[in-house]
Amino acid sequence: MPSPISEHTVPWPAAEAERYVAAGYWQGVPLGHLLREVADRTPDAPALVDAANGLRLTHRELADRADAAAARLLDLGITRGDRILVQLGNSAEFVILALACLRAGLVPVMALPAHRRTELSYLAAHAEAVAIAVPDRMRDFDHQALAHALGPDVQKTTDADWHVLVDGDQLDDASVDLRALCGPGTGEERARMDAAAPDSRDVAVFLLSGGTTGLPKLIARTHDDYAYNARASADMAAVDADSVYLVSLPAGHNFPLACPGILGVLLAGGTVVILPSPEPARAFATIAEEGITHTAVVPAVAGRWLEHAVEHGAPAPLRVLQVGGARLADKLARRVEPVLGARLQQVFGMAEGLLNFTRLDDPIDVICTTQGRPMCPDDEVRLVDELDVDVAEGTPGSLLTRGPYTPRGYYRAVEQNARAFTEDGWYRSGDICRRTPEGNLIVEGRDKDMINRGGEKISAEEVENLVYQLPAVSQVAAVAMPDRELGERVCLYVVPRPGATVTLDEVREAMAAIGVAKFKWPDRLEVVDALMSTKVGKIDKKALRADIAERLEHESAGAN
Ligand code: OOB
Repeated sequence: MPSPISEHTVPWPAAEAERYVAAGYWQGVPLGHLLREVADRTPDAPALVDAANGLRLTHRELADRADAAAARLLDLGITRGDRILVQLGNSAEFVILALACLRAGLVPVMALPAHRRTELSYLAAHAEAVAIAVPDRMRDFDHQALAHALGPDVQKTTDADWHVLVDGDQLDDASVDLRALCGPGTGEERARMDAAAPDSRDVAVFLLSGGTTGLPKLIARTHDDYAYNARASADMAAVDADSVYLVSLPAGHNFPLACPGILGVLLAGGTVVILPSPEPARAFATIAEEGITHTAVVPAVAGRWLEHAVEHGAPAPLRVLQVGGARLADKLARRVEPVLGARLQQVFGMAEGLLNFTRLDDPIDVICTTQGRPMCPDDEVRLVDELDVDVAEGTPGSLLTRGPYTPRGYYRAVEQNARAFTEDGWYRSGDICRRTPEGNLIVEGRDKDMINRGGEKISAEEVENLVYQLPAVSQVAAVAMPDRELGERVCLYVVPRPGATVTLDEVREAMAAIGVAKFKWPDRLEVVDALMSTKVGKIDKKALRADIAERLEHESAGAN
């Protein structure tokens, strides 16, 4: 049977927990219960619109469906504390299933639609999941078949039944129909779910870490901390019962899920409209039709939206455009308000917790040139040098943080925790930031080995480990290369074994064969005789990044 979650989590120290309760951040009420209370207060207000199929639910209908779905999950034999791998596209089923889990204390593990066999089998085993929720097919990929194929491997770790929940109309006999599971109930499930409520200190969801190590890490967010995360984010963005929020980024990401995202908007009594992707023409039409007031995008999407708006005009209702996940260029930031007619809010956040926002009423220079400041008065932020000594005010340092919604360690990761957290519980974000005299943070770089490809985080070490599986590879280094559209892309430097050759296509084919999310595939490959190294003999990533930037510079100069 799966092991209890609490065996592998790192709780906040008791004194801190008490402080967070006393300050009102932790309310002692599980998230599903808070959402049910909203539905009781404003039952007939619109809660959810699935733009792909036209489904519309009020707050009461959504809460009832979540309770019915939760009851059906329990009837399958899935019980409180069990983990469910969630790999759904943006759909009403995603929302209903997530709320059902929160109600019954089942714990969703937020995978991404782009994940493939390598990521899913690892996540399922690591979380000891007993179920997976997938679309039948998406972008020509048979998610259902893969989900079934994972079963035997996962069962080796859990010994439990493996349930495959499928969103679609092409179901295998062995699959559970997720659409039916998320359909209307009898209305009698509510009392059962009120009784099944988890403890507010329990884990509510597992988020995926952006990743700097060989394997992805899981971030255990509790009901208390994640409810605060969503509620306080809603305040930051001035989200209330009249707000209509568009989800177009992958919904399992922390940003569209809870900053304020789906959970923050529903808790405020507002409406969530969900779209499969941020493709500009469709997104703009939806913003106009549904009266979208708020949405969240990554800088790469903001760029595409700006281009589209210049040609076709901006959709009128949008009031707040949140941009985060990667550094937004100041130049792009300055165009948001004039071109889109919406207030820009920069969000510098992390699934590990800490959220920084520019405030809606900040001076325009602050909004366009900084990534804001912490959301909570009890967020602690330090900027330090290599020896963990605080840097002088105004100089760049590596960001460490603690606070009421920043957990003290990854799930089941004793070794990584020793590196990613200090002994007194500070999380090492790996971001190099500078603080302005007004207290706003500017992200200037990072000291973690990660590639930020249009907001999707890629661990260089994870990519390198995959490439080392190719027999022709002697040495490899993955580094970020600058890209106009996505900010960064993945560049590989490879030293082949004597007499062997390695090409970009071969590496990409190998990654396809073992089943790796496409956003991690290299975009470019440089074959070299040796990798540049530092004085102490480590691979010099900084020099490699400079090298590829220079090569690109030459090429574009040559092309012009
Ligand atoms: C968000 O979360 P993650 O966990 O995918 O990635 C976190 C990392 C940060 O440590 C930082 O390196 C980078 O993404 N980042 C930014 C940024 N926002 C995130 N770097 C520069 N400027 C920004 N505005 O990406 C995330 C989570 C919640 C809300 C927003 C973003």
